[in-house]
Amino acid sequence: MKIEFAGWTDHTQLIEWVNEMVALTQPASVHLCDGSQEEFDSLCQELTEKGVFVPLKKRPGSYWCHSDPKDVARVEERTFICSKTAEKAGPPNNWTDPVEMKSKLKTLFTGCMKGRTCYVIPFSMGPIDSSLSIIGIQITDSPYVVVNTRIMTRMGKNVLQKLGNKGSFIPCMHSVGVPLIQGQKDALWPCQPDNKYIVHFPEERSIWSFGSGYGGNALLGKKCLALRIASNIAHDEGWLAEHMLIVGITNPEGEKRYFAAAFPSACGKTNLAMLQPALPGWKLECVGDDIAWMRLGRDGQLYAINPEAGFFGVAPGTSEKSNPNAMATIAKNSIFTNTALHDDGDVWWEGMTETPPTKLTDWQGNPWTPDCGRKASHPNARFTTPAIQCPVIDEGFEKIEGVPISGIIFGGRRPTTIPLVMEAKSWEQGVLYGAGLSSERTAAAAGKVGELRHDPFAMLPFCGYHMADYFSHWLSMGKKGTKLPKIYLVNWFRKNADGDYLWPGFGDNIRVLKWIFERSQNNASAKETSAGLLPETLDIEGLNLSESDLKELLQVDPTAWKEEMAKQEKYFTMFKEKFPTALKCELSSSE
Ligand code: SAT
Ligand code: MN
Repeated sequence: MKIEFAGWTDHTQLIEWVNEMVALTQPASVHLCDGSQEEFDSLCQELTEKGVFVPLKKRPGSYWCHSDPKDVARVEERTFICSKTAEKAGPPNNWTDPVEMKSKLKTLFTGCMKGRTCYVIPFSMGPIDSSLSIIGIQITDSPYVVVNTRIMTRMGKNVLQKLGNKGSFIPCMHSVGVPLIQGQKDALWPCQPDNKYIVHFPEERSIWSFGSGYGGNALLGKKCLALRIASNIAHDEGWLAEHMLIVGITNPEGEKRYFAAAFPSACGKTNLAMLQPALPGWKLECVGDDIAWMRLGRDGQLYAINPEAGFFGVAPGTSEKSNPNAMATIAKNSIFTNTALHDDGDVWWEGMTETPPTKLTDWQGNPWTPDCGRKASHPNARFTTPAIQCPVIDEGFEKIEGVPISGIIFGGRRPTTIPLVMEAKSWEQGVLYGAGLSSERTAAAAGKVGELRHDPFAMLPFCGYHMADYFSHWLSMGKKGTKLPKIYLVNWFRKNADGDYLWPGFGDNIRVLKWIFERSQNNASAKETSAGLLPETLDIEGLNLSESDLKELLQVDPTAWKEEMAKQEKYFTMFKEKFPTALKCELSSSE
């Protein structure tokens, strides 16, 4: 097949790679994406005609769809970091020899696009004109992936202009893995449920994904490029690619500061990224809800960009009460995957309203009523929505130099032990806060509910190299920056002896952010413990919180803390001699 690149690109290496991949996968046709609205509309139209998409009357430019029930989330056990040596990938990553894996992938990809259109998508992670951004080219046989990528990244012809004829790009190869033999009717959601491969080659800086059409498995700019591959680039170049939200907070006096925060899944990250402050006069604006790339500026401060252009948020639990800004964002131009469908032309999910509608189509396309005993939406149902539609999107979202970070926050879902907030006494202790992060398992993930899952820096499934080298990299950043942010540990989920939450959370979390904000200005007092610096008090004006509950929230129990350090030490033994000495020292001095 001869592909006509005229007017699209004259980048020789890109043209050669596309040709090589087309020869391998043997699609029926090739579509070079320009990223235009017309292209997006016509692909959505095509998906609608096929019955994959259902247009939503109540939300202009929006569609509902559902996936194969066996393709509903990222698959960590099928995710591989194929560095040259197993030692480089390190625990807890899955590793396979890269030569062996490449040959397996070549076999899987041979002829895998037969009967389908192969789309070539140029995209930029980060603002196109930013020197901090990274360009990717994704080849895929999924039109669903194309339209989602147009929302989640800056995609299209202007990316190719930036690339020129010599610029470097990350090749991202993707197929749902279901060739169509002549005359064969396509599945609504083609995939290979039991033969998925999400593979990263860190040295080659390439990604190959096979068999899944969903989320982070298929939208390769997101977790694969912006975290797993980018963490490798960041390690080599001396910056940080993190699983963090970024927010700008303005105090009543009009001073604005930016903060980045990492939380494991199911801790309300998107809610925090768009929080409506419960304290009068305080304002919060959103730069990003999932990923932050942070580099040291010439002034010694850390500057962050959000490499994404959209939000791929968990729908269930999102409501006018929990996240009114997200609800406003998804009012139009959004794609809903695995939520329920209402026949009035809208979507619904558990937690959206207190009373469910009387009749729905569930996430698997079956009739649903409130008494049927099944959930209407999948717990990992998602909305894909443009960030610029967020009512509180920050001007920093488009800033090519990024926003200066005044504080880094780590948090988890911890019923005991971890106080509402504390500040690390040093960068090293802050790195230990990140490394020691763990969170209670919730019903949404596999494993025993309530059990603690260690999730260092909330990067467990996303660090593209040896986690202990990643800890060392964080420590080394502490030596380079001259005006580094302070580091905090927060816990909105502390419970009392009766099992009730001690802290209201949501909009009231601004009270904690206020203390962090004022600490970063050197304007708030703190008391010192070995675990860290704790607020002497918090602004709880107007809150129905007893003094004794506040006291409990703001204290560290020495015995519980000692146990916590012991648990962390035990977890860290998997890193053997690679575990940094500086963190060992922090562990013993934190006790
Ligand atoms: O499906 S994604 O990996 O993009 C989202 C997530 O798991 O957090
Ligand atoms: Mn995430």
